[in-house]
Amino acid sequence: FTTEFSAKAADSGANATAAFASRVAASTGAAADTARVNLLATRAIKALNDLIIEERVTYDEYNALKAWLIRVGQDGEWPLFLDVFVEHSVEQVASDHREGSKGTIEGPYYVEGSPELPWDGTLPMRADEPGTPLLFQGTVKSTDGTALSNAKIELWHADDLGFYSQFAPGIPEWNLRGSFTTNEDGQFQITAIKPAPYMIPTDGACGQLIDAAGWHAWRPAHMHLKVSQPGYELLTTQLYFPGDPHNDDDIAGAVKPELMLDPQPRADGEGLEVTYDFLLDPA
Ligand code: MBD
Ligand code: FE
Repeated sequence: FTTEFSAKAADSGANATAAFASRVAASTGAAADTARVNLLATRAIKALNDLIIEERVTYDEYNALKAWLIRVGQDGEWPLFLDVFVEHSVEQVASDHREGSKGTIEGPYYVEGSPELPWDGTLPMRADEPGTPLLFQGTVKSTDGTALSNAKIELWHADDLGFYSQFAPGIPEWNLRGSFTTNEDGQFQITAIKPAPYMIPTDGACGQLIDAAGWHAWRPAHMHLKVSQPGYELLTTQLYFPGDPHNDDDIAGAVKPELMLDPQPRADGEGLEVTYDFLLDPA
């Protein structure tokens, strides 16, 4: 997988920006309500002005900010920056009424339309895909306990080097992305691999900020999921693995205790297995 080492922040940034533009941005313009824009934009601008006055921000600092903001756009890193540093609050507001499974942020690397696979399918991967085999199983239910057959489970994660297919070059199109459908008892049993800890790109604008501020660029290992069924609220979530050094200081602030898996060695010695049930809120 040596070709992946040439992956550049600006490549994944440009791809994430294009993906967002084609999938989401086109549908959000009509949502603008003048009073709401006025309120939110006024408060955001005031918050920044208050900060400048309180912290006595200098012209050097102001110009550094200006240069950096320009670079975020040039590197296509607005999706990355916003999803890492802001989305967790939006997700909190959007789902605090839910009684079912906890959600968390989607992040910048979801792609619709991954290969459709049966309830007991295997996540698309290369023949020599590095990583520990993981049997991921469970049941999708309504919050009232009813098992949901034909529910859709979309799963995507980075490869062992921390690269997402369709955002870094040299990876098969749908690698480590699949859409599974629960069986008549609402069950799924997915053959996957345990993802590795993930470092956000360090050679772009976000990396520049992280470096300048003395932060780290890590997210703990995570699987991304969307679980859906007509008549229920879409669940967008992530699952994590105990013992990861960054479970407590995820740069994206997206870990919740309810999202921690408890994987166990498989009886046949072939990697790990873990059971996790999803509870969907009726819409
Ligand atoms: C990721 O894989 C991710 O999940 C988030 C939230 C941000 C950057 C990369
Ligand atoms: Fe991710």
